[in-house]
Amino acid sequence: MADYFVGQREYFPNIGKIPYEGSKSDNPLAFKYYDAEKKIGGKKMKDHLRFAIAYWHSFCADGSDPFGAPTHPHPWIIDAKTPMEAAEHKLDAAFEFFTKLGAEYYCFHDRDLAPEGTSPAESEKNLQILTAKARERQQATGVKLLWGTANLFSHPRFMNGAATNPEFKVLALAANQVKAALDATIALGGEGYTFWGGREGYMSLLNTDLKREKDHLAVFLGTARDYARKQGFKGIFYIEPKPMEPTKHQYDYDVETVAGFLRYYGLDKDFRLNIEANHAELAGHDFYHELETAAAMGLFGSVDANRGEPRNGWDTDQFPSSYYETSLAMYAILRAGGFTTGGLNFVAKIRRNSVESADLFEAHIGGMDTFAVGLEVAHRLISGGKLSGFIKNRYASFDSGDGAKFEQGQLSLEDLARIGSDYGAWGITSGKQERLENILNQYLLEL
Ligand code: XUL
Repeated sequence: MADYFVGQREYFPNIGKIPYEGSKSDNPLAFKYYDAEKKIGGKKMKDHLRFAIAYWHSFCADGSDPFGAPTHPHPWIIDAKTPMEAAEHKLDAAFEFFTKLGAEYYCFHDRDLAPEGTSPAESEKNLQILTAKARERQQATGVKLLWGTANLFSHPRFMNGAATNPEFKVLALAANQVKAALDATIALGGEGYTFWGGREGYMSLLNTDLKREKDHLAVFLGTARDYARKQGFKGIFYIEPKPMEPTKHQYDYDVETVAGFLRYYGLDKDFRLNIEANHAELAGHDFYHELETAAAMGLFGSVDANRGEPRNGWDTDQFPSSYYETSLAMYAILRAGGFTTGGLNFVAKIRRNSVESADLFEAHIGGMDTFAVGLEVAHRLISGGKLSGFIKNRYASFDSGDGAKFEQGQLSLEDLARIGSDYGAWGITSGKQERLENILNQYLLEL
């Protein structure tokens, strides 16, 4: 990957290319476990993990929260004369960051890349101009677009939703934005396109026609898919589940809900799931559960890598730091076949009081190291075969005889009742949960 800062203004002047120095290093600006070129099971770490940087959290978020003013005065915005100039400076800062960190992918919303104009046509023009500039920088560095998306939740026009808005004109404005965002994604060779339905839900059922809104959402997604395919887009569409926030209830509640929705409306051929750790937690699940559920239905796609604060109950979008969680996540991901078009996108923001420019690097370094450890542990868990061997044995009674016939749908309820008509031999076998948890801990410590 070529560096980007050479020959233009450097936004992170005291920080060079982040090296891999190994677990004994004291250098906060070095990887301890993420060694991009190291092969795990015949594949490089970087190709397993496919790290992406979320443009919005890293280059747009300014540290403000509902209680306080910005704390991150971005240098790329301060000295710009127009919003378009600021957007180009931000692009330079972003590509400098991607290349110094060694992240090969990024993700954006339309409004992260280019400012909204005074009309839909001007907004689209702004996006086209910045898309061309992003393309030049992608070509110069080799950085790629993991997925693009449209911000259909920030502007007041979307306060009642976008595709599920009760006013058709707002839905059409959302479609106008999605069309332009799809064009930008395609022009940049994006490998996917994500729909996170931030306001596609309700605040009160007393004013909501739930069935009609879900029908509209499905039609909207289908038309977006058809348009993109017509333009030659071969990538995957992702739905990103989240149960609530900013709405009281979001229609894309969790993996199981989205899977049911996609299948009910016949969208499951083109759409997969983009699963976020913090959203899983808000839905009352753990990350591992959501990944495993998507994989079981053949709908696993991509990941928004972050973590929540379990006792908070809102979307804190913190950088991942738990080896336990990333080991289980990578275990599910590897067993699902790994990433194809998807990757690990850091939907995480540095804290409001993380005010040094090095903090953005240290946050990503920690997140990448945490997933690298998870990858190592997961790979060893799989090659050790102890967990999968246990599970295989646990279901062995379905591998042959009547159990296998049952799985193939060859037994009626009468047949089953006949087989179950005496209290004879049946196994009281231990689930061995504690032993399996101990094995997992052994693998975690062996790194
Ligand atoms: C919001 C969220 C978004 C999506 C993209 O909770 O995660 O950043 O990932 O719109």
